[in-house]
Amino acid sequence: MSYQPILAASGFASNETTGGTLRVTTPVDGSEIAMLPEHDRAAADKAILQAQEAFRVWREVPAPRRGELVRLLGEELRAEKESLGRLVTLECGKIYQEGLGEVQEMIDICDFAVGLSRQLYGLTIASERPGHAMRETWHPMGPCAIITAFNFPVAPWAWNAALALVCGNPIIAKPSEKAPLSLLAVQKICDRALERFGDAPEGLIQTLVGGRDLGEALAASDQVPIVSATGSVPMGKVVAQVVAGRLGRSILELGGNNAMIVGPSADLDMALRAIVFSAVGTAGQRCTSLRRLIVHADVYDALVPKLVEVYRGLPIGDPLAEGTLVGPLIDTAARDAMAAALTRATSEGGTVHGGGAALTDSHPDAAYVHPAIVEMPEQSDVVHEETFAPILYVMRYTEIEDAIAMQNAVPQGLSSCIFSTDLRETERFLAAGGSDCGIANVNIGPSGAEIGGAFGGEKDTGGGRESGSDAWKGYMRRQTATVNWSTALPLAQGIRFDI
Ligand code: UN1
Repeated sequence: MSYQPILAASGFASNETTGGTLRVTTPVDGSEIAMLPEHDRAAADKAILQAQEAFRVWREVPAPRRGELVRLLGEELRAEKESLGRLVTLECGKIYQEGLGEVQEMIDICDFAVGLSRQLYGLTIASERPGHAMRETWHPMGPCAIITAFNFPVAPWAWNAALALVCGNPIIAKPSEKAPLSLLAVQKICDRALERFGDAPEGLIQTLVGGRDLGEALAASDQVPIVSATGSVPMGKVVAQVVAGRLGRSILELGGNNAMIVGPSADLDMALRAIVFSAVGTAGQRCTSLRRLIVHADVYDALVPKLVEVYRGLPIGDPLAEGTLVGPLIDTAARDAMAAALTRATSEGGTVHGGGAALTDSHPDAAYVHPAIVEMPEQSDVVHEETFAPILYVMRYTEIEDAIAMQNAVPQGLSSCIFSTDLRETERFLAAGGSDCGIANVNIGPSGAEIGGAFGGEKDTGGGRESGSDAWKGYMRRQTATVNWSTALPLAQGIRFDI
């Protein structure tokens, strides 16, 4: 089937998506949808240079005026919500509703950033010296690299881009090689916003398409003070070390191994809906996907067989088609990884429900799967790992302290949640000795965070925070200024130094 109309609706001329060296396929049926030209190392160096030049202009533009560019970007995104949502679906395989949701997340963060552009608040601080004023001001930092993953090709870009732009920083994006078209479409949308804005410096918003050497160039360059990367833990560890090696700043959003605790007082109908959405949404390929279900022994038999039944009826298929709830995995390597994890789970004592390839006759070159539920006797080795696929490990508990300890016993620390109507239990979960994750929800699944909160997590998740709250401070440098408006020069700490 030809998907060219979807590319055309995003403004791609046919010569832009042919004749290049990077082969882009769609997980919908495994077919080739583009051969994109790639940037090389020299192009990356040029982009960095241009971004530095743009920075010298953009940092002097008043922040509310910078916000105007992001407001225009939000407007352009609203106009392209359907076309971009469909392209995201085509390129990464999430169902169209989720493709639309991802674009909505971009629009939301643009709105947030426009307001923020008038609220980059500093502090005034009481000086210990007479006739002195102290203040803290937030200034632009410089070019910000944004390295994104295939599963959310556009929303994390927007969390970083919208904030970086109002904070006075040019951006250079490097999309996943598995999903570069969506960001190229976003670059076109940005170009329209820039055109309407009028006098933005050239090189303010750039996108580099190609392999990991581009990411390495961005991470290594001391002309790129901020490197924000979303992706795997091994990738994040490399980026963290390279950026730290030059004392740059990295913002990392890496793996998750997110759990839900279902307490004895939980509303099980609500829990069921939350479990299914968060475990099979984006075919289990969100960093926030639910991967571990820790269920109290008293409600285990009321919940788990029902869940297995719901899984059996899930509509798997074309993510562009209305009514589908489970689209394909990104590629056959992901399907192989899922199969390998299920084999390991079985050998570690698990009982597997579901799993296995789906739609192999109609879609031989795609990687559709049946989502799997695996009842585990304990939280064994395979459960400690993040397999980017719809596998939900289910374990039993009797004491809430044990459930919390299990929830925290994995290397990752992104998202977590509890279903319970017992206030003592839910507050325990949210207290200092409760969940160790960056996100902890009550009666809501672990995925589908709103942009208003800071997004990110601890431990192997990388520690970065993006999106809402005061995450913007990660994109600016803090300056402490002490101003002496008196006619004397008293020294701090009362030191006497007479010359
Ligand atoms: C990701 O999977 O990298 O909370 C991001 C969520 C979405 C973002 C996920 N708002 O599931």
